[in-house]
Amino acid sequence: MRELFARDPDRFNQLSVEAAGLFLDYSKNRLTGETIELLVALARERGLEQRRNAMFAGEKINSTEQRAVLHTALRAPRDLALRVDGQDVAGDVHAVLDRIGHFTEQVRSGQWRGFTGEAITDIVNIGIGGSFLGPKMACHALRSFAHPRLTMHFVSNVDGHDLDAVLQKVDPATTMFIVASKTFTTLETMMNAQSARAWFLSHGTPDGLPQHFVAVSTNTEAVKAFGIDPANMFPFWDWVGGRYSIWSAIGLPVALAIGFERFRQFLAGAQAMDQHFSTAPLERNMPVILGLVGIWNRNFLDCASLSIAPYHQDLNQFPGYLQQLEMESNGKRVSMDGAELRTLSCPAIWGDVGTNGQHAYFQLLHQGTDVIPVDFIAALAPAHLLPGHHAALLANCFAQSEAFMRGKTVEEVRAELQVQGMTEQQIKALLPHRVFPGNRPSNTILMEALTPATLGALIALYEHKVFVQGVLWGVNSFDQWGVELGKVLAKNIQLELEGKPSPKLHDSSTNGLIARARAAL
Ligand code: G6Q
Repeated sequence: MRELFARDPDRFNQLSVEAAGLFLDYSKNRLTGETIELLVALARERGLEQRRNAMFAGEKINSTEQRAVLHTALRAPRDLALRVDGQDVAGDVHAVLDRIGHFTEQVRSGQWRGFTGEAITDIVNIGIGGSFLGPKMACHALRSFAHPRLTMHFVSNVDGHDLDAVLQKVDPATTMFIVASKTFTTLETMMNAQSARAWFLSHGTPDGLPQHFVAVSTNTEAVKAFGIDPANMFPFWDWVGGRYSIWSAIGLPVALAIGFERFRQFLAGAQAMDQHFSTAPLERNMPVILGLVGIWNRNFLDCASLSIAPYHQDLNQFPGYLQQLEMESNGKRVSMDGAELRTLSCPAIWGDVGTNGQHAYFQLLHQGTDVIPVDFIAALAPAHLLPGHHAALLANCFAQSEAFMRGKTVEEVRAELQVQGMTEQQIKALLPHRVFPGNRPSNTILMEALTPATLGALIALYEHKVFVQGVLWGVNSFDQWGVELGKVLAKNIQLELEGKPSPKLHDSSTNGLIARARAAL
């Protein structure tokens, strides 16, 4: 990469692209303009444009579940003419958005009252996976826009410590629970919702339930059976995948926190990225480029993981969010037609905010035996007024990507140690430890500031990147049979732990663990 930069002074301009309020610099990768041309040709050969158009048109591209994939319709304008199985998609989407607008206004203004007549101060979202990670990440990312009276809490884990910690903090008279579950059958969510309901009934009144429990789901019957009035249910549809659902009513906590107008800006930011993705030429198309660079690193340079490094404290949950988005979507080993893949698919996704990561695992990124590409993400303007901090943050972000690219050669290290007055023997001993191989790839994504619109565009960028890679690998990015497995596995063991009859068909390890737990329970 050092040579490529030296050879072409225009490399940064050539290998960067701007769209929907985001700027992507992909020049610090081990590729040239020709590599991109060839990768774009590969994408065309794999039918990327047709697949993309099929997704936007509502075709049932999620073939193993026979479903359309229409998270883009959730952020499309009211006049989008699209029917799926007779459903007027935009009509239904905007009818729910209008209800969300009305509801959030009532709660935020204090018109919505709890059973003692007080305004709501705490919102507890009960949901897991796609019904949890997005709203939690976005509420945190946009916390500088949040309503000062409302505190958001998120309970996901079946581990009672999660719910218990929240219940210890909140007052039943001023707390609203959102039970968020696409299916309304997920074990963790249902157990937490039942416990929250029991807690509420023991502290409040049964008459207060409608003021304190609302639902977000596709399953009206189950919501009714739980005891939530469908008037307090915000629906969405089977063509919204869990990990793509933040734009639907699953985003209710976000709309409550930042207000409906800003929630619309969040949708509009994503819409701007959709427009770009569906119209820009592939060679200037940000999600396409990000996806293809990832394919290059994964399939041609053998990089087994991708580290996400947001240099923005409020994006500290973004790596976790992307972990689900990418790994649940493209963590697949067979292609659409069921044949085993002949290429590697999704790399492992992980990371944490800069500068924290620099003082922990960046050592391995600089000098470890694996080459791990990094996506740096930063906002040019901060949302705070503390002097000096932001320049220090950005300086670190840019310095790290420069260091990954340049490394430090034997000659450079030798010269440095000589200046420090070391003997030749000392230099010889230290030299290999102080050399950095460099040539380590990274992308840098910049935005003016972290706002509802730029966050919307950023999430949509990665959603479409995942789509692009899914098409190139030939996998179905929209099912998750691995998750479904987890939903049934524990049932038998739970019966055994509770001493109820069950088929005991385990290995000695599992039997031994169950026996130890039973003895302690
Ligand atoms: C997402 C996955 C998964 C799902 C959760 C929660 O794409 O399918 O993370 O969101 O299992 O499911 P429910 O919303 O149905 O409770």
